[in-house]
Amino acid sequence: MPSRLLVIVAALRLAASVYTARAVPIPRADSSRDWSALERTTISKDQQRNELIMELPAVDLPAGTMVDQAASVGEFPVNGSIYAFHAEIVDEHGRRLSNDFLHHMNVMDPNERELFLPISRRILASGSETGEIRFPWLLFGARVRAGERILANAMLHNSTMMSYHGVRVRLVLSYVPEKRPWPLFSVLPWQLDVAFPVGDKTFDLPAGHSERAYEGSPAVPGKLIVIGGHVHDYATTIEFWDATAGKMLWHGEPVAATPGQPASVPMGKLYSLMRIGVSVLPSHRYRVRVIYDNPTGHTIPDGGMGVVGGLFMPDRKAAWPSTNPDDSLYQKDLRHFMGPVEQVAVTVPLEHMHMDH
Ligand SMILES: [Cu+2]
Repeated sequence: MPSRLLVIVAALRLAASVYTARAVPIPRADSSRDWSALERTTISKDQQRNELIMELPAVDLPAGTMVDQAASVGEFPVNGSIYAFHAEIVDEHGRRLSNDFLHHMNVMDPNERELFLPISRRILASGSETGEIRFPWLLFGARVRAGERILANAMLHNSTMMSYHGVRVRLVLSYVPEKRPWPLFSVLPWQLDVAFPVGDKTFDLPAGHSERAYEGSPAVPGKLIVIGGHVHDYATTIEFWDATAGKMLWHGEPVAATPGQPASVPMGKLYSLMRIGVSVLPSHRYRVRVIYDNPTGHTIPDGGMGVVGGLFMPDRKAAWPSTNPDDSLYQKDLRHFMGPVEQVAVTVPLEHMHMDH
């Protein structure tokens, strides 16, 4: 190891002794809620390397349709810390399809609470434009526990003339097994959505200039380590503010990797050698704000979306509140996340949707 890297590691270890990982709640055993009627998401361990393969149930994807897949249930098979993931789409023969088929997918833990709201914690999300999310494994990881129950859902769209059968969304997760000295910091995923607190995260996008915002306070004090955003076409910017202090903490503008590709908002790293994270406090209000400029001259149904999310490190003494399954907001959010559970999936012709990504 080069000596400079050793110095960095030593410095970070010192910092780690200040922010011990103890503050991060270890996911509890599942409550008595019964998810047995749901389809299964499988999470299996790769035998060669420290990777988990999460596969959602297969759905048929007829030509020119959008498929809303109901929530499915799965559980992590190992203890560890996740530091990278990406989504893949495969057909019934296990062949890779383009990630353009993926509108979005979400994974949540119904037994843990979200940072800004008393709803289930979103732990992973990906869309066609997301690509791979990766953090320095030495520094940051999001802890998972063997037996930890998750719910996953997805929306797929097929704008081609071909129908596909047995299509699966797959997430490949890289992790560090437990009982290693790293990652030095145990962090938690978080989200703040302009369409919080509950319901569809897309909204009708009016013609011309428009904006939408939502404000909330974190349940516990801590530091935002990484922040990123997700927006749809015609978004000009997405911002994250300390509304109490009247200060913008981060903003991102969508850029296409190559012309014609869906634009994505670059991830912001809020850490450096000198500084770890941006502090957030329960006594302050924080605002996510998205600004659009829709030049089409008409409202685009479900055309807008704006969400920021990333990694959060709670303060050492912070006690994370538990979820309250009797809370009405928690229940509404859960019901919405579950989607069309009676039908497994709802298929809609694409011309009725205008959710270009
Ligand atoms: Cu979206």
